[in-house]
Amino acid sequence: MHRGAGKALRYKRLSAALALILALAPLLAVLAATPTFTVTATLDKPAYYVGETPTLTVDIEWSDLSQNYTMKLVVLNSTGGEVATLDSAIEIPGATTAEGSTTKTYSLTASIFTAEVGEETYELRLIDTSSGLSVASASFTVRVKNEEITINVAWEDASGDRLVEPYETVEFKVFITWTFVNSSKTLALYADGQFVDNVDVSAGSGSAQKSYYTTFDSEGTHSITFRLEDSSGKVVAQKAVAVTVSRKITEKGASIIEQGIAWVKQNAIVVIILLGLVLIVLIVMRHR
Ligand SMILES: [Ca+2]
Repeated sequence: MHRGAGKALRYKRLSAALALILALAPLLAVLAATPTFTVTATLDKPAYYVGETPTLTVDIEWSDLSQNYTMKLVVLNSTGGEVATLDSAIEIPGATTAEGSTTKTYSLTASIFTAEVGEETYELRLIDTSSGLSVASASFTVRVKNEEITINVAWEDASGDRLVEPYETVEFKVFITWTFVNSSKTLALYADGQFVDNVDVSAGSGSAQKSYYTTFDSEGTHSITFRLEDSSGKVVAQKAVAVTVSRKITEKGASIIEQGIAWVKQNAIVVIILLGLVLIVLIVMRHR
């Protein structure tokens, strides 16, 4: 009797648990089948020059779809204003492909996205065209930079001994590098006000090298300022370099004597021992 009652209770518990699972099953199925969309936005460069056209790569992923969707992609600025529609009809084949992804690239209009220097974060929204609902979003930041032009200078003396003597020809190698230049232009390179050459600067980034040859007629430190000017005469970059000009010691006799004195000073102990030995030999020879 007692044993039978325990068995009945166990069955009761088991059937209650089974009923709970059956009741939850449709709910779990619905949860599992909720259509999910994700979107990511990636720019092709970390920064742009004014007027450059950025390229945005958009990845759209979806899962648990059971029908087709037509989506549009819109861009909102930081204050929530819609600034661009990148795509008005992206077909998502959910009826045949429940889970999938697609990658698209778009050119962002320069007059909207890179019109001025600064940075702005935008929101990209994936919107279901039939319901008008935003199903996924991503953010991306467009940085627009001012042009940067820099000058670096290296020098080489004609004899290659790194000692610049009076009237020795010195070559100044002028390296010009630029980034974020928004349109090609020709700049003029000057060395202390003397025209050296024109430098053709291309849009975006690049580099150029120019040489300037000169001599110095006196000893001491000489400074040369290299300057790049635009067509209106505005200085866009400059760099000053200093060179020390000195005469080399060429009198060989004096040099040998100097070297001898220096050697004796450095090897005093050896010299004293040698002199001592000579003295001992002389004394020994005398007493024979
Ligand atoms: Ca030299």
